[in-house]
Amino acid sequence: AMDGYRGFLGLLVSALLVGFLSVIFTLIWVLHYREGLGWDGGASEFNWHPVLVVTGFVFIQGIAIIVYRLPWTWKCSKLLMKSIHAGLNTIAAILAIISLVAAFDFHNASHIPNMYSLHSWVGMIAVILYISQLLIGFFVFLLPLAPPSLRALLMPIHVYSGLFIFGTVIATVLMGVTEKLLFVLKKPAYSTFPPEGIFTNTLGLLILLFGALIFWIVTRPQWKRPKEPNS
Ligand code: ASC
Repeated sequence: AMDGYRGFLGLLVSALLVGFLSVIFTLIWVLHYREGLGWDGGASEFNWHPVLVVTGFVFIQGIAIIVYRLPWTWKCSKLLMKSIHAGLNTIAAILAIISLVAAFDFHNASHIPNMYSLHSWVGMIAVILYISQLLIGFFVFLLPLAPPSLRALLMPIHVYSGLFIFGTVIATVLMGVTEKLLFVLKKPAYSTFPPEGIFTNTLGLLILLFGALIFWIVTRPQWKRPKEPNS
């Protein structure tokens, strides 16, 4: 048991480090290589889009997925853990929505069309599914309204949907990074291996690794919260 615990801690610390580093890399990207952060309809407003997506939709959502796996919370009440899970996902949803406002606002101010790219289609689907998942989770699993039979019916779908949405968000981020680099890296071109291209490709790899670690942690049967009778 102690062995499994140490393995868990090692992977948890790795995931937290890689997730935190992803946020730092995103900040370095927009602050050092790009135009910084602002809210004026220009490129610096758009730059909130990657920062808020990686912070909320990737890092905070990833933590929300594994909160039930933290062994020292297994004595906490299920309601408290559900509230933390729902609270983190709510924060992530709010940051994701603000990140969309930043992207649309920038497009509209600069007369760039909205919603033409695959990145935008898949990303919009992810946000809509995420908000739906949040609302269903709130009314079915958090509030004491739904009968146990409905909870039992929807729980496997909730688990599947949550991981599907998380994976979709990571795929969307990789598309977003790729299209941004192809848009902005002209002189010197992306194809000539400029520092910003290499740095931001590395950010993409970090986000993929974060997803791999969260997916591994959450799919280990031995690290699941012991199920108490009547919950
Ligand atoms: C809940 C909860 C669970 C599931 C279970 C249905 O709300 O805490 O563990 O639903 O009761 O499978």
